[in-house]
Formats: sequence, C-alpha cells, structure tokens
Amino acid sequence: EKVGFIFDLDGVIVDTAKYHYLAWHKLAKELGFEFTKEQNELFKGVSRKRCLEILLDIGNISATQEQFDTWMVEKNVDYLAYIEKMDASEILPDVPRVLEYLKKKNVPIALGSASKNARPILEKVDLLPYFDSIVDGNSVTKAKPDPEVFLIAASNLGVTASSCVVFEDAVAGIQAANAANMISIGIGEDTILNEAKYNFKDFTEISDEFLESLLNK
Ligand code: B16
Ligand code: MG
Repeated sequence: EKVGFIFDLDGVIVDTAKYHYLAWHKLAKELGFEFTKEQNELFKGVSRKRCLEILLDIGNISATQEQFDTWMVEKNVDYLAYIEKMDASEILPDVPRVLEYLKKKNVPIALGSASKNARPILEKVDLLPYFDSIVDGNSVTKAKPDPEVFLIAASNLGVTASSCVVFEDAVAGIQAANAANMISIGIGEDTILNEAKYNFKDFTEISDEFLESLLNK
C-alpha cells in the first residue's frame, strides 16, 4: 500500500502564527482593545473569517457586513507585508531533512492548510518544489476539524486515506486527520495534542528510522 505524507503549514513548517498575531493585534488596537498572545492560541488552524468573528467577540464589537469585509482585507494586507520579508531561515528545525528523506524515498507529499496564503509562503521559503499537491484555504469549503482538506490531499496524491500520515500543530487539525482515518502526528505540546496517534515537540525528535517505520506499516 502506497503511503502519502501531508503537512500542515503554520506551526508545522513555519511559525507564521507570530505574524498573524501582529496583524490581528494591530486591528484590535485600532478597534480599541487589547488582543493577547494567549487569545491568539485560539486562532491556530482556524480560518481567517472565523478568526475575525472570534476577535470581534473578544472586543465585544458588532460589525456591518461592509466593515467585516474591510477588516478582513486590512488584516491580510498587514499579514502579507510580514510574509513578503520571509526567507528559508524561517523554516522550522529539521523540516528540510524530513522532506528530503521522503523525496528520496519517492513518497508523495501534500500540504493541507487552512491558509489562503499557503502557496506564496512556500515560495518565499523555497519549499514549493517538495509538494506534489497543495490543498489550502482556497480549495476547501469546510474548515478543520472537518476532514475535507486532508481527504482532498489524499485523493490528489492517489493514496488511500488510511495510508496517509498527517503532521499538525492544532487540535482541530489532529481531529480532522483522525476523522479522515489517517495517522495523526502532533507537533508541539503533547498535553494539548493528546488526541494524536504520535507526539513530538518538533521535527528534530523525528528520526529517519521512525519515518521508515511509517513507510513499512
Ligand atoms: P490566511 P494552517 C492557518 O494555517 C493558521 O493557523 C490560522 O491562524 C490562520 O487564520 C489560517 O491559516 C488562515 O490563514 O489568513 O493566510 O488565509 O495552520 O492551517 O497552515
Ligand atoms: Mg497549523
């Protein structure tokens, strides 16, 4: 049975959460309230639209449709200014080693992200060539924890869902992978990602031997 690997983007390949935070923080400030780093945790893996809904809830602000759309655009313009300055130095530790190992073994690789900016980010950090398929916020109708994003990725790779391995840093992402009947690997705090089949702090803890064991299951 052919095995496929699916990577989340933010929090797995790069730490763009800090840029999302800065952009949301600026918008909140303009709207007259403080948005904290702790609150930003709630935004991980969540769509831009849903993030703005949560932000407005936090600030107790009601918006017209027009205001809502304007703020969505404004946040993204600010976020893109940070993305513009990214380069390969922002790739999280040992991600290139793992991608290189899988490439060498001819394992198909997909991206499964909620972000509509996934492609330009991969381009900026020079990782685009590793990906056989990119499934992002532009290609899905249902957000994680719905398994749609990962199921589309599996289908694009020509691999059955149960033969896919998913790397995720968000609870909703682990739930989406489990709902798709895939092998879920949590990257980050194992206490938070306790629904994952395997847990690692980051990719430096993932050995070639472990990857090999997933290929021969
Ligand atoms: P954008 P992931 C997610 O990326 C982020 O974790 C989340 O904070 C963000 O709101 C979402 O992408 C949408 O991003 O505004 O660029 O479309 O973790 O699913 O790779
Ligand atoms: Mg993520």
